[in-house]
Amino acid sequence: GKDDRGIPEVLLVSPRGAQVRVSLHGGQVRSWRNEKGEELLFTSSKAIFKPPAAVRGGIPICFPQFGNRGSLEQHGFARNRMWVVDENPPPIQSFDSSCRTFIDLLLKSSDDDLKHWPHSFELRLRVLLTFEGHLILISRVRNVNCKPFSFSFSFHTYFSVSDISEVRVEGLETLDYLDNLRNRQRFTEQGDALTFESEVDRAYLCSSDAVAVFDHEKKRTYVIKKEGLPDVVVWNPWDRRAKAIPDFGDGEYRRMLCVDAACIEKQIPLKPGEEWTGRVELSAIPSIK
Ligand code: TA6
Repeated sequence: GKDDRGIPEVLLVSPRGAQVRVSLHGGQVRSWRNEKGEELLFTSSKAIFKPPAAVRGGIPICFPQFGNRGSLEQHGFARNRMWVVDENPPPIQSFDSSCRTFIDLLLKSSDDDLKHWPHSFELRLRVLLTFEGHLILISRVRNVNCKPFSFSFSFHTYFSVSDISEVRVEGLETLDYLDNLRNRQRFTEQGDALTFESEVDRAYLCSSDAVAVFDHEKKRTYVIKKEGLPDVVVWNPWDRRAKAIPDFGDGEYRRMLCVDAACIEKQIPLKPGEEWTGRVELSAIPSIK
């Protein structure tokens, strides 16, 4: 199918009716719905649907750079490029075999990208929807060059929440983080859970493999399970900063929270011919707390 911009997108539907939509623009997941049809990802009402800019919401992919930590455009170029569908994807791994519903998208270096980032790569994104409606994203980066390179990666995930003041994040206690609001200085998390009452823009380092976002009002918990992605970005712009972002509606900061499975602090090195895999599994379950 095509989205409202006329850009091809792929719709995956689980046997029980959960759905995920992924756009060929940016390899960006644009929507993820549970079997009740509830949208689980935030998209701004002010989102700009004009490539090459990524749409504000869903799950843009940050590659090969995160933020402005390098010479490339903010968050790298992958989210701004057109990807292609791999019609002959490699077979599914046994631990994913309950997922029959998947699609592989590919991005390769363009001549233009090679001018700014002179490393030939192949980036594969596998999007799977499990029987239970969990969303699994598997990214594979292969070095198809004759020299080593290194990169950062993030699944910049905009979760939809009912009210940010009622949200709690667990799984980041006692971790060190780099605070983007304080020159990326390093601090240690002191609280026993993360709550929100002002702008937050942090990269938690070397987290455990599971993080949970409790949305009390909606009585829903998002669980983020990850492999190969040691860091976790937590971002909410709050009111003042959101006003400065053109494609972010006033007051919308209350209804979103970005929690990314990422690899930021230490770049991932790849020798020629080598491949790296990162994996994240997102689920939305009725709250137990
Ligand atoms: O840490 C998350 C972050 O890098 C923030 O600094 C904020 O700018 C956000 O991502 C969104 O970035 P974007 O380029 O999509 O506006």
